[in-house]
Amino acid sequence: MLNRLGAGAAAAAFLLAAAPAFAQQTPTPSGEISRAQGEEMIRSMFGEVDANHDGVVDAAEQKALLDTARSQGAPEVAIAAIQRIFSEGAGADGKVTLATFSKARMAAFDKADANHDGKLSAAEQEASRAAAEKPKS
Ligand SMILES: [Ca+2]
Ligand SMILES: [Ca+2]
Repeated sequence: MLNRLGAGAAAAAFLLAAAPAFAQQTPTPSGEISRAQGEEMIRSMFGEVDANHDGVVDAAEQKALLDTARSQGAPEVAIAAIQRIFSEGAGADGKVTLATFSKARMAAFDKADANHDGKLSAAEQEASRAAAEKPKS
């Protein structure tokens, strides 16, 4: 099982990568996130959520993360974002591995990188967040 601190950190990191500007604090003073930083965040977040370290984030581990996020008062839009990034991060066999998850998240990173300079500026993070919060209907 995730311990409280680990789960909390993972939830925070998840929100950061799900829609970067959900997080109040950003890793660099300028608010930019480089591709390398993004990959590192994804890797460390995956490791935290994969509580039994079998290389797959299964349904129980996803639920544990969602429960933690809810108990910390995460808004429904953030919960929905977490659920969405897991469904996007699943491979053809339905399993969420670091490889499939990382691929999906970096695709989202590149999509959010509007000017293709390999970094997400604060403005690009904000635009990505706004898009994520828009209902898809
Ligand atoms: Ca696991
Ligand atoms: Ca950019």
